[in-house]
Order: sequence, then C-alpha cells, then structure tokens
Amino acid sequence: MATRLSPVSSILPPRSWESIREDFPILNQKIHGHALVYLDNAATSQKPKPVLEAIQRYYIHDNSNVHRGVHELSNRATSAYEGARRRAARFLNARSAHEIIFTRGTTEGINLVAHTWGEARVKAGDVILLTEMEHHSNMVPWQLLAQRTGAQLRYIPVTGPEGLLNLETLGALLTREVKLLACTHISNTLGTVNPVHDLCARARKLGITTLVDAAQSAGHLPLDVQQIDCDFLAFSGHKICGPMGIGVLFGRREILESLPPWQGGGEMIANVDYDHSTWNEVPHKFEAGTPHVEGAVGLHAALDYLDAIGRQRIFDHDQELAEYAWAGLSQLNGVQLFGPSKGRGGLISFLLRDIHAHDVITVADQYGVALRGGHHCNQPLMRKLGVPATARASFYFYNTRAEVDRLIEVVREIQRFFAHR
Ligand code: 7TS
Repeated sequence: MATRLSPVSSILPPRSWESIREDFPILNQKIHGHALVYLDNAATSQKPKPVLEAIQRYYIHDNSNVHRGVHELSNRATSAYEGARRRAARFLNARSAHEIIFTRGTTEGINLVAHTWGEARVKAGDVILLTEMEHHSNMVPWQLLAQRTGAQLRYIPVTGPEGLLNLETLGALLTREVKLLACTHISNTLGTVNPVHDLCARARKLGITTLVDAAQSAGHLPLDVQQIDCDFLAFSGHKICGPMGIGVLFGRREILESLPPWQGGGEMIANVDYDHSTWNEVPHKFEAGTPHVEGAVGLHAALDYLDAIGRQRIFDHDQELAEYAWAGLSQLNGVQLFGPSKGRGGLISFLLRDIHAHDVITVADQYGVALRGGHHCNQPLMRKLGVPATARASFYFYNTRAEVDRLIEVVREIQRFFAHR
C-alpha cells in the first residue's frame, strides 16, 4: 500500500507576518506624507493579491452566467460558484453546502432570516432576545419584524466598564415566549468575545432558535457551526479579505427546507405558471436572480488564504496586538478604554479627555493613521456607555507592533495638539 503523504500545508513552515504583509500592496503607501497605518479593519479588511488575482482570472477566462447555461463558460462559472459554496461550508464546518446561502453580507443574511423564518415562526406576544451590544444590523431587522408581527424585543444587559454580557440575567430572560436568541460573536465596539456556544446550548434546551452574528469573528478565529450548535450564522466577505458585496448565511438544513422563500425571481424556482410557482431546493430557493459569481470566486480565494495562515494563529495575533495597544493606551493620561482588558478581539474603542472622537480620527488621518470614530452602528450601546461616540482602532493579521507604537505616538501627538488650543 502506498504511504500517505501529509498535506503540503502541514509540512511547510508557517510564513512570516512580514512576507504575508507583502501580499497587500495597498498598505505600502503614504498618506499626507506619512506611512499608512490601516487600523480600520472592523469596517473592512484589505484584500491580498491572491484574492485580486482570482477575480481577475475569473473575468479573463471564465466569466458567464451560472446554472442555466450548458456552454463551457457557463459550466465553468457554475462550478466556480458552487465550488465557493462548498468551500464556505468547509470553512464553517457545516454539514453540507446546502446549508450555505450566498448573500450581500451579514446585514442581508440577518434580514433574510427576519423575513423568512421570522414571518413563518414569530407571532404577537413572542419574544426576540438580543444583547445590548448588537450592531444595528442585528437589531433593526428584528424591530421591523416585531412591528409586523406584534412580537417584543428583550436584551441581555452589558455589565459596567468590562463590557461583558451579564449572564446572571439569562435565567430570567430565557422564558418560554422567547422564539429567537440572536447574538454577536465579537462586539464591533467593545471587542468582547461572547460565549456563543454556551448561549446557544442554553437556548437549545428550551427549543429556542439561535442566530450568531459572526461579522467580527469569521476570519479572526476558528469557527465551527456544529461546535457552536447554532441554527443560523451570518458573516461578510469584505471583512475577511474577500470582496465587497458577498457574504454567507449558514442555516440548519431542516430549518431552511421548512421555510418559505424570501425574494422571488430567477434561480429560486422549480416551476412557474401564470398563477403560482414551486421552489427550487435549498439553498437556491433563497438566491433569486443572477448571483455575485465574482464575489464568490474572491471569497473562495480569501477563505483559502486565511486557512493557509491559520485562524488560530490569526486570533493569537489579534489578541497580542489588542493587548499591546491596550497596555500602551492605558499608560497615557486622560484615555478612557472600553471593553474587557483581556481575552478580547482585535479592536479597541477609546476616548481622549475633552477631545471629540471625530477630532481624534481627523487628526490621526493627518498622520496617516486610519481609525474610525462614531457610534459604530451601536447607538443604544453608546447611550448605555454614556458617550456620543468613540474612536476605534481595529487590527488584522497584517498589522504590526510597530504600527501600534505609531498609533500610541500619534495619540500623544493629538493630546499635545489639543492641549495647546
Ligand atoms: N454585525 C457586526 C457585529 C458588525 O460589526 C457589522 C459591520 C455588521 C454586522 C454589518 O456588516 P455588513 O458587512 O453587512 O455591513 N460593522 C462595521 C463597523 O464596525 N464599522 O463599519 C462596519
């Protein structure tokens, strides 16, 4: 019998972070005369060359519409699109590619669930349980559903300065009226990593459906929908090195099969008559119209790229940078930091005394440091924290300790600048 060889990736030494960074030409430029320090990764990540090349290759060699054609290019486009679906299933450890719906992103995935599952399963008096740290994308679709159905929203509270979920309230909140628990995995403002596996297990015992917003966790840590044991999980490609306009909604197959479609049109049907139609099998039932094939191709390349680095390695790097930045910022006078001091995701929200977050990020930009400031689509959370806005630095694997040093230096500079005004 032939000897089995180990997969190549397991015998190659890991690539250095320096060489990985070279895959991102956009990072190598000056902004206002200073080297760009891109710390806005929670909004969108940069794209490595292999992703850009995969998209270009697709358009140069294979572009066509999918599924309905029989010519060679259509077959190639279909197999690229469906190959990306299988890759996304593997990325999430879903049981099958039937559980993967391509969307425009996290927001569209959550809206899809709120419409199809929500309208089929939620009625007046039911409760949708969220947390106080949800992004508007995981709040507003449920408010709209509540308005349509007469359901109510309840929230798991966030505790004081540490920004953790108060899990002691869960016993009282997880009542029989709760139909859905929808929770972010990593908060885009606080950096809190929520115990989604435990939350889903608690909900499951009571027959409550679960949805995980993985916009800030996919591509930052190992993600396994069977281990989390959630019913739905959504993420965006553009935050994890993929193109904009493509995302994934995972849905447990039995649930997807039992739901009505969302949008109507081509692709999602089996048979159409003048007065009624029947639906294609899942996941196609939920993908009306010409899909974003280019996006799926780019996403496929991004998932390969991330897994070649290793998601655990990425998470360790995120945490190291976040803790290094936390330590550096907390040594400065007049800096307020938000969220947990340890065990956090790779982003930090902060405020400088007497300086508005927008002034901080505007001056930081003059030094080439790209931060984001505002409510980060967390308006209710901002009110709870008692601040109008925060400045936020968010990291990815191509960021370095030297860039964090530069951030701290620029923050000091901003403090000096405003002290003399
Ligand atoms: N959920 C979370 C936790 C997010 O951080 C975001 C985007 C979304 C959902 C929505 O993702 P989309 O790709 O559908 O727009 N967060 C941010 C941010 O923090 N700054 O810009 C976008």
